[in-house]
Amino acid sequence: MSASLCGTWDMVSNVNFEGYMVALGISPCLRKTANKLKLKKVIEEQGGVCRIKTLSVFRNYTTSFTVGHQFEEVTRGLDNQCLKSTVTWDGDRLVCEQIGQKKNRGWAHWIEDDKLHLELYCDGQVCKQVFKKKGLKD
Ligand code: YOG
Repeated sequence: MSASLCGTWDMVSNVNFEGYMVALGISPCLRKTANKLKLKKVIEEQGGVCRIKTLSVFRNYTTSFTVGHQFEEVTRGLDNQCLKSTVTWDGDRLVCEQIGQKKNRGWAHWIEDDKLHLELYCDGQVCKQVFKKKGLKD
């Protein structure tokens, strides 16, 4: 895990979260709640294991993995699916492929202008989220 992704990050923008959630089959009621959330990412690495926590006032979601090793990901509290996920580096992007019932599902994280960027994709929909380091201005 590149040191630069590690830390606590606060969401500053969230584009097409709605489209991504529709593609995941999330109910309208849950989407309405989720769309109002300001998400936080806590990214840590210890002994070769990376942990990404997505935190909100409504629900939290944590995934832990070793880069390059496929793992079973259960998206409990999200769309509740069992996935075969693999995280790898593609240049300076940390990329996750999530094999399951949905086509073309995954995400990518990278740093740009001191911000943490995230693309979440599923079945042709792309959600783009940007986070700033906690405590830092714009
Ligand atoms: O992150 O895969 O950083 O795991 C995406 C939510 C909303 C619940 C969050 C709870 C997808 C209702 C995780 C939101 C929408 C909506 C806070 C994104 C599903 C259900 C948990 C993600 C990766 C990359 C690491």
